[in-house]
Formats: sequence, structure tokens, C-alpha cells
Amino acid sequence: MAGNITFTMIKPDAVAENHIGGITQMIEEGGFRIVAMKKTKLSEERAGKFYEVHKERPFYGDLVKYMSSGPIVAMILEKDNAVEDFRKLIGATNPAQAEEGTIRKKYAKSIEANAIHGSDSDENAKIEGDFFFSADERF
Ligand code: DGI
Repeated sequence: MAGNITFTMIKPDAVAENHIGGITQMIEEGGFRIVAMKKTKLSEERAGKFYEVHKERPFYGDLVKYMSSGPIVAMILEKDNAVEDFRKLIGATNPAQAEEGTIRKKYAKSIEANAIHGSDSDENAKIEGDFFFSADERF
């Protein structure tokens, strides 16, 4: 059975352009409940750890630099079928391929500065949520 938790980050480009409110509104209107939320900044070391699964990919170095270039907003979200439904709401990795009505279609600037992250499995949703939040930060 699909889990009811996913993890997201509003990425540095979207935070810098004051889209926290717009994106959070799309998330809540999409039926997700915010369980935990914080604005923080990743060091290069922590960004590298977060994206360790992509270590062998050619864009890893750029991705780590970009994700540590400014503050992000991390959230744990709750909804039935959370991981899959949230990936639908954010749209394709490359905004040129993102469908109308998705967060990336509206806010992403490029394949790298693509406004928002969404976990790709229940297992990663748990790992990523635990990376940012302790038990007493979840409600
Ligand atoms: O799960 P997604 O964020 O949709 O995509 P992913 O897990 O394949 O890649 C993670 C992030 O890495 C993605 O949000 C942006 C970046 N990325 C992915 N493919 C490319 C990329 N960055 C660059 N510069 N070039 C790529 O081809």
C-alpha cells in the first residue's frame, strides 16, 4: 500500500523570487497537509549528502552548488498516495516538459533551477524527512 507521507523542498530560485506563498498555496489546494515546515540553508556538504544518490551523474557538482546557494523551505506533507500524487502536482523535472497546472510549469526556470523537489519513493520520503526534521517538529 502506498504511504501517506512525502517530503519537499522549495528550491533556492523559488525562495529568492518570493514564491514560497504561491507554491505553498498550490500544495495545500492540492490536498496536502503540511506536517512540518522550515526555512533553512544547506551547506555544500549537507546538500552533497542529500543528493548522494546522484553522485555519479554529470550534473551532481552543479546541483550541490545550486542547492546550497541560498535558503530553501523544507516540508513534510501528508495525503493518501502522497509520493505519486505530489510528483503529479510538481510536474516533469524539465519545466519545458511540465504540464499546465503543475508547480514547475508555473515557477521553474530551468531543469536545474526547477523550483521544487519531491521524493520519488516512500522509502526516500522517510529518509529525506528525517534528514531535516525531528519528531517534535512534526504535527
Ligand atoms: O526527481 P526530480 O527532481 O524530478 O529529478 P531527478 O531526481 O532526476 O534529479 C534531481 C535534480 O537534479 C533535479 O530536480 C534537477 C537536477 N537535474 C536533473 N537532471 C538534470 C539536472 N540538472 C542539470 N543541470 N542537468 C540535468 O540533466
